Amino acid sequence: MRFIGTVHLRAAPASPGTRALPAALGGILAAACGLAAAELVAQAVPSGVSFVVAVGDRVIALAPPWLKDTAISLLGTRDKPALLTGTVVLLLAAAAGVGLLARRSPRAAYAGVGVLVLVGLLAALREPRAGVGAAIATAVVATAVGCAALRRLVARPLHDRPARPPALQEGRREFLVAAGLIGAGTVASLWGARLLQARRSVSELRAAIRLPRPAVPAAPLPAGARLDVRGISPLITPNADFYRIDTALLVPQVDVRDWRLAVTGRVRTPRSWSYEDLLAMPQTESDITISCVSNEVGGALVGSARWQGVLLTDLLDLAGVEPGATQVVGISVDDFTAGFPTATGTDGRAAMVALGMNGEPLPVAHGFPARLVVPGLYGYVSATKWLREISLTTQEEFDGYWVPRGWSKLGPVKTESRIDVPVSGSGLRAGPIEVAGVAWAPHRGISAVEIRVDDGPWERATLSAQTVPDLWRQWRWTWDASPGSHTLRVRATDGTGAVQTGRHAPPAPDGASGWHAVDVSVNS
Ligand SMILES: Nc1nc2c(c(=O)[nH]1)N[C@H]1C(S)=C(S)[C@@H](COP(=O)(O)O)O[C@H]1N2
Ligand SMILES: [Mo]
Repeated sequence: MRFIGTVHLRAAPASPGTRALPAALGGILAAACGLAAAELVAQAVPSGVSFVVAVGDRVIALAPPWLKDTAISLLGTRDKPALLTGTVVLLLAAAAGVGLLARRSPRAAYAGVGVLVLVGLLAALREPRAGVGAAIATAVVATAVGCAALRRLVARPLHDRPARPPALQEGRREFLVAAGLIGAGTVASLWGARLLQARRSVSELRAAIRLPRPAVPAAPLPAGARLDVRGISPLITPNADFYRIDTALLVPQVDVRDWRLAVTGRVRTPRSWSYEDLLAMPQTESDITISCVSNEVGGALVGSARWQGVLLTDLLDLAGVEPGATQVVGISVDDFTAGFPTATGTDGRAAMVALGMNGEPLPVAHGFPARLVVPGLYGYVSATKWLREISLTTQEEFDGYWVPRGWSKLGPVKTESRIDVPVSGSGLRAGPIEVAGVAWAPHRGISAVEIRVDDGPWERATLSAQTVPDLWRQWRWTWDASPGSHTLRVRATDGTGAVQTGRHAPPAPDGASGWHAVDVSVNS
């Protein structure tokens, strides 16, 4: 049969209803429309949450640790957009099936819509900030809109006469018109949801905040604290370039006007402070390198900032830590938790509730309005962003978010060094070449960095001047490169004299180890 066009469709009303492609497309469009309506409702009502984001959050919460690792190593910090896209693609694939089903069994197809919405509803109800009423309202609208669009496009009427047949059976033009209208409604709803979501953002509130001058400013940088080499990591990482790692699919938007930070648990007097209260307390400023336990050797999940905030010990002293409270647990507004030994947080290091990062209020993605920063510990055991509570407990009583997922209970940062230039795969000219990078062993400090070419001797690099041991140091070494293929390796020695191990270990369970190596080819 090679008939094409509306004439044929009208002439043979039995066959068009069976065509698979438009039916599948109709199913997809109906789902997109239902989804868009759900997003609009979720953004419009107070305590509404996006079903797509909620499903993505469930995937993150239930994903085995190896999957999280793979996602981070494959996608880096683009893992979140990828997850959201994946969720939507899966939904639309299911919707195509629903569209096909609708031609024969509209009842089953409507049930299919119901199942998809139910998945979203159940996920939404698990979101800490979701309202039950809002989630149900979102589900009802999604179901109604999805089924209505399905009915108009592909589904046979449930009760035959005198109902109008679906557009798919009426003819090509009718189908295209209906699809166009539904598509336009989808786009308009998504647009509206976007606008409403932007209104919920706290960026404007944040922009209006002025941080007080720190009572204890950061140690002044000595001469030579910065090395001037093309391509080397800057001593202080600009906020815009700072790595971001967290389980939050949508960055929590915390309105400081009704936010408080509480200290609870094994303390004599549980206390809490508003944002204003914290700003009014003496502020400490300190340069600290933080890193992620998932960072591979040579990886980019590490950065250095000038943090400003209230010392953790100041807050703990006001609450009065009970003897035996061996663990400090940070809890975020989105229920992430990270715990570290009380002894580590109170041994005199600049562990703080940070309110500022590089002279600005914390960026929203980095934990606005407040986060913990503990020099020397990986982020997953210490650096709780969007902090709402600090709870004192014991080491045995509680495990933070990543611990039951297979990561080590304790997370001291391993001594690490990285070659920033030249990058692997570079083609270089024989002669003097600048080799440079950074090395960090937060809180122990760095005392030496050495470079080795192929199997040659370890050569001492020049270090940037030591500032504080919590901050990484830059290093440089001039290599008299000879033609051929070469491998450059780096290793650091920390402030205690311990040399960085060359033993390779993957990130799980307590951080990667090994020497960063870079392969280059040198032409004469
Ligand atoms: N609320 C919350 N805080 C969190 C996390 C998280 O998932 N949720 N991840 C932690 C991890 S694993 C790291 S490495 C640091 C990263 O901080 P950054 O994104 O500011 O670089 O945040 C920590 N704080
Ligand atoms: Mo991390």
